[in-house]
Amino acid sequence: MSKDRRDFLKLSALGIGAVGGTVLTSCLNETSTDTRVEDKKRAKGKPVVLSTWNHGIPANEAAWNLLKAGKGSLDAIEAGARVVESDPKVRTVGKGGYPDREGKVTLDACIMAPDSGCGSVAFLQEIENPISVARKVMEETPHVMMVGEGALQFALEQGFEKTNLLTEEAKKDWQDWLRTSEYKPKINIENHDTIGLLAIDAEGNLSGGCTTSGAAWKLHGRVGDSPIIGAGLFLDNEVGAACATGLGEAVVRVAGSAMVVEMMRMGMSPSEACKQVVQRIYDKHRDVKDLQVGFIALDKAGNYGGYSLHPGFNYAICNDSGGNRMEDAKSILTKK
Ligand code: SD4
Repeated sequence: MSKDRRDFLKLSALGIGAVGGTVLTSCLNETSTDTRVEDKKRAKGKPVVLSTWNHGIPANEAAWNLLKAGKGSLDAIEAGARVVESDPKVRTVGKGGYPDREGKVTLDACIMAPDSGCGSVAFLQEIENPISVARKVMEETPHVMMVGEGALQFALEQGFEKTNLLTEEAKKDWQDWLRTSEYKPKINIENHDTIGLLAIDAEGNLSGGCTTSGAAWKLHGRVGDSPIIGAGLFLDNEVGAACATGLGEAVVRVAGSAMVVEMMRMGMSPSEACKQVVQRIYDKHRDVKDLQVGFIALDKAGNYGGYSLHPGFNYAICNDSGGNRMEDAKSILTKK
């Protein structure tokens, strides 16, 4: 049999047809059993919420209260993210976040719903809760992503209010940094970083969110992975959800969160899928001394896991069986 014929048969078996060099997906509405989770494996009636780092605990708590009250996962994600965005003590998200090298706090966030609807804002200034603006982009516009001045204008039109995001503490740290102006990403900054949240509600539907002030002392205008659907966050309600934390440039290079979801689709556990993508990042970067990335993932059946490059990454998990608690992610590298 010729190679072309073999490839055609392989694609046909997956419900994909190749015609005249163009690949066409099948028009049939049938669900292929190998890419979708059977109903019996769905986490219906068993909500779960999973968030990155220690600040995941208060985020999970807010999200869990809504999930237990029967609300959908999208509302839970937004509520959880807002808690951390509004906490001025958290230096890596929302108000109180570290500014860029010009002293401006610029925020990135995105949100994704069970129907694959998504919204995102990047390089947004003076708005305390970018996750809610991202949701408005998803719900009130025909677009997915808005940035900078346009995103700010949109937020104001939607009723959000301007606020000063640069706290005295963050300003002081920035002024200290200015003395050397040395740009070096720090691994596991104060044990917190971007918050990414994944949730499954009582109906078994997945949503996710991601919000950050980005890398401290970044170039003015720099945007990381967090607002980029597929990099900082991705989900497919038939399969699972994943989000990333750490150095965004490395996550974007491998379309990190989308890859984690696709690996779960192929049958890997959430933890194994995260590990594979971290390994890919490791393989692509020769010098990983100052590079940290971490992923968390949640599958449709409510299984969860996380993996990072260096040790020190943890996540908060809340479900009926164990309450709201921290777990350490495994890492590819170990402490010297
Ligand atoms: C970003 N993942 O903007 C975010 C947060 C970060 O080092 O900078 N971490 O890349």
